[in-house]
Amino acid sequence: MKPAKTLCPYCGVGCGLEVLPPARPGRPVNRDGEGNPIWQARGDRDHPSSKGKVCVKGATVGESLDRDRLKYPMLRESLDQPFKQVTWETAFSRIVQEIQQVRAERGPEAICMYGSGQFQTEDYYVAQKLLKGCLGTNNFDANSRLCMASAVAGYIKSFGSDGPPPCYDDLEKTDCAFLIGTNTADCHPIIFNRLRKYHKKNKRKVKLIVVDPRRTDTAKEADLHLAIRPGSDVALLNGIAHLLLQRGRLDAALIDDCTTGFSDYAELVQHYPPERTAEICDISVQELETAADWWGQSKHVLSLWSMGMNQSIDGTAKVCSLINLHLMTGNIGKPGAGPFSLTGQPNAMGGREAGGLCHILPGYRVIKNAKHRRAIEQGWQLPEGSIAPQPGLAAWDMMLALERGEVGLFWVAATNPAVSMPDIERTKAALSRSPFTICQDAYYPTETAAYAHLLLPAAQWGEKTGTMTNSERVVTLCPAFRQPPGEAKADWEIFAEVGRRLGFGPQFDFQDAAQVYREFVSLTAGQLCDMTGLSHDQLAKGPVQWPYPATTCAETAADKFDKRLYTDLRFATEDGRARFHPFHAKGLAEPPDPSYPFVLTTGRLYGHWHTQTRTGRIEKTAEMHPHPVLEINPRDAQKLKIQSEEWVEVRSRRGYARLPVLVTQNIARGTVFMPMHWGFLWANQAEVNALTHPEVCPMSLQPELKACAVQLTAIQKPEDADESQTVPHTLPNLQTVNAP
Ligand SMILES: Nc1nc2c(c(=O)[nH]1)N[C@H]1C(S)=C(S)[C@@H](COP(=O)(O)OP(=O)(O)OC[C@H]3O[C@@H](n4cnc5c(=O)[nH]c(N)nc54)[C@H](O)[C@@H]3O)O[C@H]1N2
Ligand SMILES: Nc1nc2c(c(=O)[nH]1)N[C@H]1C(S)=C(S)[C@@H](COP(=O)(O)OP(=O)(O)OC[C@H]3O[C@@H](n4cnc5c(=O)[nH]c(N)nc54)[C@H](O)[C@@H]3O)O[C@H]1N2
Ligand code: SF4
Ligand SMILES: [Mo]
Repeated sequence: MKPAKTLCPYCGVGCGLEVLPPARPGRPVNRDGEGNPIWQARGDRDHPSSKGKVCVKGATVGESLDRDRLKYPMLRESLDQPFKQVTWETAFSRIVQEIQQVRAERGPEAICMYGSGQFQTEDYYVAQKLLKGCLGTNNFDANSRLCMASAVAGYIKSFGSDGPPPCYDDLEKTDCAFLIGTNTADCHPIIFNRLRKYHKKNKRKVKLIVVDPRRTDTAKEADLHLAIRPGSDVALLNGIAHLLLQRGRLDAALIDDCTTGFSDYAELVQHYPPERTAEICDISVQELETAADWWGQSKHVLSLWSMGMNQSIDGTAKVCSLINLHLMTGNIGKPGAGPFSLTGQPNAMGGREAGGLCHILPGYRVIKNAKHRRAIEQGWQLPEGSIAPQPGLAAWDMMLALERGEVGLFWVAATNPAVSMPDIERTKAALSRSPFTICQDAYYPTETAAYAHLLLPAAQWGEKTGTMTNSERVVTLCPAFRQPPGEAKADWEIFAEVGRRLGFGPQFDFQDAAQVYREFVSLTAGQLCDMTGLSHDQLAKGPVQWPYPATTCAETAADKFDKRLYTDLRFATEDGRARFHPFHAKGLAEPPDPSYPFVLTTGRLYGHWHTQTRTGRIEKTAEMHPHPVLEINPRDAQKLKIQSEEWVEVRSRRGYARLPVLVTQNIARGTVFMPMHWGFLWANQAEVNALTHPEVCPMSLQPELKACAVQLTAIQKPEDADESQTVPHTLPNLQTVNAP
């Protein structure tokens, strides 16, 4: 049997996979891996973005497909009751009844949907049509708000549109890779392997700079590692600009012809002389000068970034400050150069294209623009004014609205906010206030299910057909290659059925996902992300990079995986010029002080994916990181008189966590690191977000999940400590009756 070609459902690198079905019991495994007892994934050599490479997560994903799946709709009237299995008919009529009642009694703003970068584009698109078009509320936001929102805001401010300009081939065309706030080695491993190989081969001519308070596996490969103080990125970037300006390393022609705002920026960076900058960032003047020299002397600077930049109250300011450097030195629109945000989730890019945040609309349009709203209303055959003119509630604002009792129906799909939101005790209290919560997930139990009234079983990756876009704008068709378990349905089908039952028959008259996609791409015509030339049929022949307008001819498509945006230096602003946006550094929302003397930073481990709904259930990845540990510098550990494997209690102003420590030089003094992967089902009292605060970047509304102030106390190992947890805990309010 031929393997199914698809995309890895984990990170935004978007590696191509080939998936082989399990054999009937007793059949031997052959050389191609056929006959394995489970679904087996391997790298797809034909995929242009990954050329056959995969990391441990992609390679083991098949093992998670049949473990602890949610198979039937389940309902309960209150959170202290057990769930009872119900039919889809009951589930749909209940949803429709709840929506109609909330709309009539409180208006559409009392309805919220919280979705995910793990949706396929078709799921995203149908959800936008339902909420923003038909129900008349822009209260659709996604976990991308916790992830890519600052990158989106920065691109729009600087270039006039979202969209990462470079492509992966630039990894092998750069002479200076500037990695800031990204642990690429663990979180985007296939991109990092490519860069590492190229860097090793070209040690003399290619520089690798890594900016991260931790000495991560990424930083260990760097020629220069700037272990800056958490939150000091804007100062660093302005300080580099100061030196570049002083040394005359400018692209004057590009600045004059293609940008505006340079003189204000040049004035601002005067406030960042080397001594001051080095002090703010806690690095040496020499390190700063080396970074500026390497950037200035390189002809092709490629910057890569992810959460160390985005998850900050300075998130958008950090992104704009980085783009300023690119504009000033002409590192944009050419091979080996450009600002490249590494997308977190497999289809956060598709989500942005489909309008999957509370301030945007399909085709990289924005809610606030009346022309944009009108274009989408026409596309959706809805009367003028159907789409509300103001953005809806962003992720954290939904929690605040729940807290205030302003939400009548909360619908969560493909995300696990009871683990991943900041200030988790406050989040849980807010979720408990929801009169009716729908949780649409592929697995059971999850932490968020504990706060739901209705559980809807979702067909996941491999069980529904749809598309996903990776970080370099390559769109891959992900076909269904197996049956969904039980009665699980594709997310978009669930949304469409609700739409039809609410009386929007013509709007949701979709026969299949290909038809949904056709309609979506038609709404990208003339936009930066024009993909009107794409269809499921065409994508069945192989992945395609956008822009891909219907007029694209076969010849131009030949080199289609080496395309950059803005090669003509005309940007997506009204006047075609990019903008310099000068920002001063604000620093951290909650800096350390004598009571809470450490900065806690948080993030990921190589083998786990987010809240472990898959990787916690796969032996290999679960065994790689059996329990959470807190990383701490040897000098801090000495002061606290603790050694590796001994326990600490970490306390912030909001809550606490208890876990063993790992004493390591890989983290600077005064900073500690805790992984994000353990919610309350997978460890006792070791939730990182019990500690984090919900302050957001005022422009992107992305929370500062990367830093809060904590205190540490050495404790005895608790009696109920989980040494190693490979099955989720059972909890009283996650019981079921009559579920098979
Ligand atoms: N293995 C694995 N890979 C993943 C994921 C996963 O769950 N597991 N998730 C995917 C998703 S959705 C995302 S968003 C990406 C995230 O990918 P990354 O952003 O690379 O991962 P993180 O570990 O969240 O954080 C990156 C780094 O930011 C640093 N940092 C903290 N504060 C600062 C600061 O103020 N300035 C700077 N410059 N750096 C700082 C941290 O020390 C950390 O090493 O990973 C994707 N890939
Ligand atoms: N402290 C701290 N907190 C963080 C972060 C951090 O760095 N530090 N990072 C933030 C970031 S960048 C992110 S992206 C978030 C991630 O946080 P979450 O989105 O909460 O994490 P996941 O575990 O990926 O949740 C995805 C859920 O969708 C389900 N699922 C998978 N496929 C499908 C499908 O096709 N349909 C449906 N309906 N369900 C499906 C999975 O079973 C899982 O329950 O966490 C954020 N929170
Ligand atoms: S690098 Fe990302 S996309 Fe590639 S196999 Fe690993 S998790 Fe999947
Ligand atoms: Mo993310």
